[in-house]
This record gives sequence, structure tokens and C-alpha cells, in this order.
Amino acid sequence: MNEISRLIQSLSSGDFPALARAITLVENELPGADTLLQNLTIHEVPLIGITGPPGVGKSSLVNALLRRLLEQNSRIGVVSVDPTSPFNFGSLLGDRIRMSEHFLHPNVFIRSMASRGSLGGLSDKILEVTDVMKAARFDYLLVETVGVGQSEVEIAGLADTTLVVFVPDTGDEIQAMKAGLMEIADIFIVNKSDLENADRTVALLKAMVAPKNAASRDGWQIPVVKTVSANASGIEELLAQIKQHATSGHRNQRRVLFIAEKIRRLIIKDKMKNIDLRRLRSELEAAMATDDFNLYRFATHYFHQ
Ligand SMILES: Nc1nc2c(ncn2[C@@H]2O[C@H](COP(=O)(O)OP(=O)(O)O)[C@@H](O)[C@H]2O)c(=O)[nH]1
Ligand SMILES: [Mg+2]
Repeated sequence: MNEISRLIQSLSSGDFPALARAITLVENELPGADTLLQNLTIHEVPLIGITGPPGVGKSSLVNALLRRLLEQNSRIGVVSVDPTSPFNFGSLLGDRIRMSEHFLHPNVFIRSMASRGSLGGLSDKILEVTDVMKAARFDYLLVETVGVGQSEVEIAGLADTTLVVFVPDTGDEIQAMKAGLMEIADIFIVNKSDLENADRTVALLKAMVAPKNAASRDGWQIPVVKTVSANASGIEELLAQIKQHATSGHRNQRRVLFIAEKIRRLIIKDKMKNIDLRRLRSELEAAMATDDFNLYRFATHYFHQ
């Protein structure tokens, strides 16, 4: 038996060190990564995406959800995608501290990822990483990501249930975001509802989702849940809504688009694998020095390689 099948076997039995090694393998495209991904048994594990502006308490909510789920003896995988550069360890450290209570728990696996290399804001490898985790016997996966631009759509394609988090008094922010975050939420959360104006923000969000709920075709009614992550207020209701959504038969319309985009990128990567960009540039330089240079003709020399 070779190294990769041994690794698959270990992570499939729920071994965390093996899981960590497998994630590092796929994140860095090390030898064996493709073989590993192609031979994994990827189970159906509810993937909960948690998104929203920085500082609204996403990590704190993950922590509160973890505490509750662990009491119910669930095995949880957490991925925190940090939007800042991989060199900014500050916020990664912050997330770790907020989740540190659970860091050594035998039923929790926590991984931070930088969002480097992705057009969208989510990490390029988020699908690979969560798929590897889905092979490792978790009951739930929680993925925290800052909602910025394209990543909203990506998280909605990736997650079975998308939680969008706000805090009180962000009326302007909520009005401004309109389409993006508004469209992807399966559940809205007003966190820090210990602060003033929580009810006003809840009312505003409820008014905004009302038309969508009235037109709902699959019967899912987007709830607005008020939470205080520090004292776990509202967490029970939030968890009940998450579970209800997971079992509601609601189908994620964005999943096919998300997977299709992923496959498109894999095809491009495969097509590019034999192309030496340095050589291309030097050949291009020579070609551009000639009189009859035509870029479209030049490009065809690299087709079907
Ligand atoms: N007052 C209050 N503060 C909170 C609550 N939840 C989180 N915070 C604080 O808000 C800050 C940002 O929290 P964090 O979880 O890192 O937010 P994230 O950037 O969305 O992940 C931290 O200082 C938390 O202690 C809450 O329910 N009420
Ligand atoms: Mg965070």
C-alpha cells in the first residue's frame, strides 16, 4: 500500500494528524495531492458558511456554536478563511484566541487559511480542503469568511446553509450591501444584540426579507436571529434554525455554478501545465520584433499543447 492510500485510510478513520497532513498536501499542490483527491470518499456533511463584515463576531459565533454542538457530542471541523495577506498573522491569531477554548478538544479540528491566490476572496483551495474534511467523519463543517465582493457568491456555492451576520445599527451598511449578501443568506443573524438598536436592525432585516420569503418556492422562510455570542443568548435558536434548514430539503441553486467554475479552472490549469511562461515571453519578444507580428496567430502556436 502506498503512502497516499495509507493517508486516505487514516484520515477516513478520523485521525487529525493525517487530516492536517492531507490538507497541507492539497493546499500546496504537493506530489500525491491529485491522487488523494481523486480517491477520497467524500461524505455528505452539512457545511455551514458564516459570513459578514469584519468584527461583527463571526469567530465568536463559531465558538458559541462549537460549545453547543460539542455538548451534543458532535464532531466538528472549522475552517477560518482570512482575507488579509498571508503575512498578516494578527487576525489569524485573533480568531485562534477566540476559538482557543476548543483548540485541544478531541472532537474539534480547526484550520485557518489565507485567501491568497483567489480572485474571489475565498481561498483557491477551499473546496479541496472542505472535501478532504468531508472524508474525515465530521458531523458538521463550519466555514467562516469575511463577506467581500465575490466571496459572497463563492461561500453560497460552497455552503449548504449560509449565515449572514450583522450587528445593531448597521442600517446604512445593510441598505448598501443590497444584492450581494442579501441574496445569499439562508439565515440572518443580528449579533451583539446586547448593544442598542438591535430590535430596529432585526425589524429592518425582516422587512427586507419579507418579499423574498413571500415568493419562496421551496418553502424556506429566511429567519432573522438575534444573538449575543458572549453569553450564548440566541445560540439555541440559531442552532435549531440551522438544523431545520439542513433538513428542509432546500436545494442550493448556486452549487452547480460554483462546481462548474471550479472544473473550468481545473481544465485551464491542466491546459497550462506544459506551457513554460518564461519561454513564451522570450518567444513573444522575438516575434514582436518582426514586422508581421499578429498576436492571434502567435497564440495558436500554444494551442493543443
Ligand atoms: N458586545 C458584544 N461583543 C461581541 C459579541 N460577539 C463578539 N463580540 C466582540 O466583537 C469583537 C469581534 O469579534 P470576532 O468574533 O473576532 O468578529 P469577526 O471579525 O466577525 O470574526 C471581539 O472583540 C468580540 O469580543 C457580542 O455578542 N456582543
Ligand atoms: Mg473572525
